[in-house]
Amino acid sequence: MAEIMEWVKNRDPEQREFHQAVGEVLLSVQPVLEQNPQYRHLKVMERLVEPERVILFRVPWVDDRGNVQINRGFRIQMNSAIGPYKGGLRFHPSVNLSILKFLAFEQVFKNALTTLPMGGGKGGSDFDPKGKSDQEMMRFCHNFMLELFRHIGPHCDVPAGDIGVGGREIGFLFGMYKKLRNEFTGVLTGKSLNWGGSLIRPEATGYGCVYFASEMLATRGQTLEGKVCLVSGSGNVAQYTVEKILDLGGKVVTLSDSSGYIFDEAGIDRAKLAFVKDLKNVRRGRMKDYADRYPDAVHTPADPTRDHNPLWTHRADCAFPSATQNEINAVDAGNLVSNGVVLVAEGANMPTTPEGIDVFLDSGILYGPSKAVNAGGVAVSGLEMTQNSMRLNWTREEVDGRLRTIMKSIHRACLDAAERYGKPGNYMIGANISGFVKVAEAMVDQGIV
Ligand code: NDP
Ligand code: 2IT
Repeated sequence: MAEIMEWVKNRDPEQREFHQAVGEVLLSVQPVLEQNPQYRHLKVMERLVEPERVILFRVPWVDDRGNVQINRGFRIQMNSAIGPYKGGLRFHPSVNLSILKFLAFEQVFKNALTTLPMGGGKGGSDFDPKGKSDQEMMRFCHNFMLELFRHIGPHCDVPAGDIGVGGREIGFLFGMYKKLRNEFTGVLTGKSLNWGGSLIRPEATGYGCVYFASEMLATRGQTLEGKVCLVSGSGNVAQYTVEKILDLGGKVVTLSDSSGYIFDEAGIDRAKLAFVKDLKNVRRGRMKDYADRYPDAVHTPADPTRDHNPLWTHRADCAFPSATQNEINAVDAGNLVSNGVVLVAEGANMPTTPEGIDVFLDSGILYGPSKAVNAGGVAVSGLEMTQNSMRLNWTREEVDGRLRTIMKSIHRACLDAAERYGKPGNYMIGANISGFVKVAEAMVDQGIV
């Protein structure tokens, strides 16, 4: 294991986020590799850490003042052993190869956990959507697709949304793909309902997180009823996490964006959530506006010089990090545990640093890792692909029922794998082993390719 890690680090010394994601999986699957010499002999792990294909391209576009802008576009086609590459597109200035490779690597195991036939990929751009007009967004998305279209397809690679890419962007991307190919196919997921989208896809990641959290609580005879919850982020995942927590009788007291967070002791009720959805999805404003609208809520500006995030210092029962990677460090994790948190369910991808994860695991709280907890989003993307292939649309109840069943089965698979390898209750090890074995078996069957 140490050798493989060294090899990965030496090949791409600057890719820290990628090393972090690989390190966690390597540690978890060590006993599986020990018991299965064919995985070692066939270098399954060494092949898994090398993307099947990396596409890097120029995206020139013209802003509203007539200036030419140049961004970078990426698509990492990580692994197609169990299905076409599948995974989101992220538009954020921090986007680089390390971040996209970590996301694509995680996606491979996550998609395997869903039980649906999807390989793993991820892509995006260092383009910053903040402050851009609808016209600029359209021009950027169209220019991005002008290159990406030749590398994707409904049986090859099916992108979707992630940070900075929601319904509006998927529409612009789809429009250009359809024009260039002259065919109407399910090449992207997260489409609007009246042109091939699936009911419940917008809700799926957040709802799925809360379904998974409920399953975890049930192992200790508890429910979300009356539980105080901390949620970070205020985008797609955070909004529908709050919605489902409210459905199940919980209370949410925080939300955030990159400028800071709000603490609303009275709880974010449905009217306040509707305000947040309009603020973030329509007016594209900041969480500070929430405190202006609801003066009892306190807004604390982000301060990157601090060694901890004060959002995680409030007394609560459950935490749902739903913003971005490494938003919980060891100090934050310690604060959560000492303030009474009994469950952490990761909506964001890799929101906890390795040191933070150790704090959670050592404390004995319920810790749900992102690749299991947030798999509901890509699972319903898989269901969108199925509906597109059948040229049929399922009802809300049908899709939600399938999502719930998939989240239950992921929860069960994690617990069973953890138990089998002598780590009962360790969802991180369970998720990594369960996802890994499915992909590894397919790679063994298919030979050295
Ligand atoms: P959105 O773009 O809808 O929202 C992202 C939220 O996180 C915003 O509130 C944003 O604030 C905040 N945020 C993003 N980057 C940073 C940063 N560097 N520092 C602080 N805050 C930040 O994205 P999603 O809700 O879709 O994604 C949130 C997380 O969930 C990501 O980790 C994503 O990978 C993961 N995820 C998403 C899925 C999906 O289906 N959409 C599926 C599975 C996981 P601001 O507006 O200020 O940037
Ligand atoms: O991280 C993720 O799982 C996503 N952004 C969703 C990917 C998808 O293809 O729906």
